[in-house]
Amino acid sequence: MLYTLANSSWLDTFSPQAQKSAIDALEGGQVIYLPQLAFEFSAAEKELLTPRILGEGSKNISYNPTRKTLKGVINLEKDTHCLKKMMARYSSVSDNLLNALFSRYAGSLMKGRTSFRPIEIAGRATSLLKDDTRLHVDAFPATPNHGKRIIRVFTNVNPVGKGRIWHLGEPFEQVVEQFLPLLRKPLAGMRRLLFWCKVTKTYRTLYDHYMLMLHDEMKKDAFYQRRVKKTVVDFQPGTTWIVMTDSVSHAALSGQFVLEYTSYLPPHAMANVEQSPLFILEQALGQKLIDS
Ligand SMILES: O=C(O)CCC(=O)C(=O)O
Ligand SMILES: [Fe+2]
Repeated sequence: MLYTLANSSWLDTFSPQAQKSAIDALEGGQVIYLPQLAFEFSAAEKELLTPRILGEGSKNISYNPTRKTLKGVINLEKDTHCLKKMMARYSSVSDNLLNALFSRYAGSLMKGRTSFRPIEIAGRATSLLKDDTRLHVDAFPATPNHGKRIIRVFTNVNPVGKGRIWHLGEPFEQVVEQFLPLLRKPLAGMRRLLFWCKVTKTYRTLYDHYMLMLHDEMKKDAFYQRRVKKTVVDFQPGTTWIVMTDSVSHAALSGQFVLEYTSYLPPHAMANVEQSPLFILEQALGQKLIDS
């Protein structure tokens, strides 16, 4: 479940052998766990460790590295500047780490957003489909990703010793086997309509359709959530972990203050492409899933 690395610096380099083992672990559905890799805050940045910096209705703050903009933040001139610098730094060190640890992905990794999550997850009011305390694989209704892998880096930055408690569920192949009978075809014309009405940012491919169904059906099935074999992991403050959240069944049960960086990878850049959700779903459904 966990593949542990003892590194304590974001700037470390890794031998070819260390990289190969880490890639096999990551693509094989393990969580790369760095229990000594902390993300340090300056004194000024420590002031940001409060849910009060959230804008109304937001549950986290997101940083767009291309536009260098923040979303979800309350409009405090000084804090916004400090927060943006901190999140840009996390985005940059996470990207460095991924490129150093998985150098075979270099040139293929695409920078996504960084989020800062200052709300306690346990007991947070949310809709069933947005409830990340239930096991799920990641798929997003508005942002199709056309088969690209989702690689996420997380660091627990809780200042008072509170762990981030996760569940890890069964391997992706088993999730697919379990939910295959429920994966219905999309309605004719629906995905074009969603794009046309700007419900989705880009066209929702069949891959995105089935991944979203998998995400939703997992969360909706209370019986599955109860009985499926799961492991509890306690990610303590000062630890970092890397996981392909589109294939690893996961849930976040409790914890407050985490930083998260998202990166995307085309499946053809993987060492073992047959472990991609795209390949596994195409095999299971007996058809190509990236249509146009
Ligand atoms: O906030 C967390 O710890 C993880 C939530 C989650 O499911 C995700 O970010 O994919
Ligand atoms: Fe998730």
